Amino acid sequence: MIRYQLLRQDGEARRGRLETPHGTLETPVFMPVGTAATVKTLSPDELTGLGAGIILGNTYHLYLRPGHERIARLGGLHRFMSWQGALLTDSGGFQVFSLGEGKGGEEGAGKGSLVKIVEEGVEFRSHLDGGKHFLSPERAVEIQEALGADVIMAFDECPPSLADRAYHERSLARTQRWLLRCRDAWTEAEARKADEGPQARTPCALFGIAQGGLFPDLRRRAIEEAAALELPGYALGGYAVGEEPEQMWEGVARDAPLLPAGKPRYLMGVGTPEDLLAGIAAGVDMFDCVLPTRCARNGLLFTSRGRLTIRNARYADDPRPPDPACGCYTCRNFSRAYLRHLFRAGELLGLRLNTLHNVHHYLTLMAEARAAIEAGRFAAFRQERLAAWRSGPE
Ligand code: PRF
Ligand code: ZN
Repeated sequence: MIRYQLLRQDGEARRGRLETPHGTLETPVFMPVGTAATVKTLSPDELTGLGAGIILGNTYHLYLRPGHERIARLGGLHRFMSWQGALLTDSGGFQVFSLGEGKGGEEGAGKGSLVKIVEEGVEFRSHLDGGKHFLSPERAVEIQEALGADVIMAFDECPPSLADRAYHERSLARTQRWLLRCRDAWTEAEARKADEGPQARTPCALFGIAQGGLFPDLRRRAIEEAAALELPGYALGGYAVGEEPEQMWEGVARDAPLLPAGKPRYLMGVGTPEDLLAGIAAGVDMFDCVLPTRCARNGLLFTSRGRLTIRNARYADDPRPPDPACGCYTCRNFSRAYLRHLFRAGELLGLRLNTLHNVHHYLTLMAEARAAIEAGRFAAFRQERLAAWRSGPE
């Protein structure tokens, strides 16, 4: 199903390899987000050209539209979206809960999505038509098995980091009970699938998710209990949900080394380039985030000298590429002045060129981080990058 190999360690930073039924991934790896069966504005060919080997899809969105049963009838999510690389689907928990209060957009459940949590699962309203729906651990696994991703995620609750300890304790206990139910549902689904015979669909690997907020003892307990289930991989959830970046970095530095060393470690929904380097330094192998794609569509470009706001008037006559040090298609061919014009004119090409650049920037950063770990100089690499980003674009 999947196999993780730790190739080299530099401090806590890990250089690894993850074999999946849809290709081998060099880790640490960044997974662009393709919420609705598309990484917004990019074709699968373009993603492959950028070096993406794995992308993320969302149970919540695909279940509501176009429906997981329809996708299954059409041959599964890989075939539906014509993506030959690896796929990971999130379970829907996060989209239902923590974005239910009106963030909306690429990942959010949108405004007014009433959410009711009971032991059995979660009742919520669709952000599309207000219709009532119910997700449970069993249902989240069933939907993800129908989509057929290489990696599927446990159904968890992600409370705001700054919720009080009593809430975190109650929520975590329920998330841990849900994890057992996910494991059972997954074990049964995989056994049924294996019985399909020689044409059996490819297996899905279930990752557990450890919650626990900013409470070290809750995190430790969550990780130990999850690790005892010997799942194919493990994630840290519940970060980047309202705490300060420094609080997240501290928590991840403490938690990631507690995760099983022989399994892939995934930090969910994180983050900025600075966050990725902090996560890698802590021993995280996998990341996903809407930032590079969403920021691109808002005209924010990540460069080797930090963030650049392309709509800024100072770029109106600027013939330089967004990032002179970048080798992406956008930077090789277009000026800041042109990209600013496209953005202000609302031209679709601007969104695509910005997205190409940002995804290239993230994937290149990861490739360079892998090389730095191999060379045993990740800490120095991290300091160099942080200094360059702080210097600001010229
Ligand atoms: N749980 C799940 N998905 C997530 C998160 C989580 O805690 C986060 C938190 N950063 C992002 N995506 N299931
Ligand atoms: Zn570029």
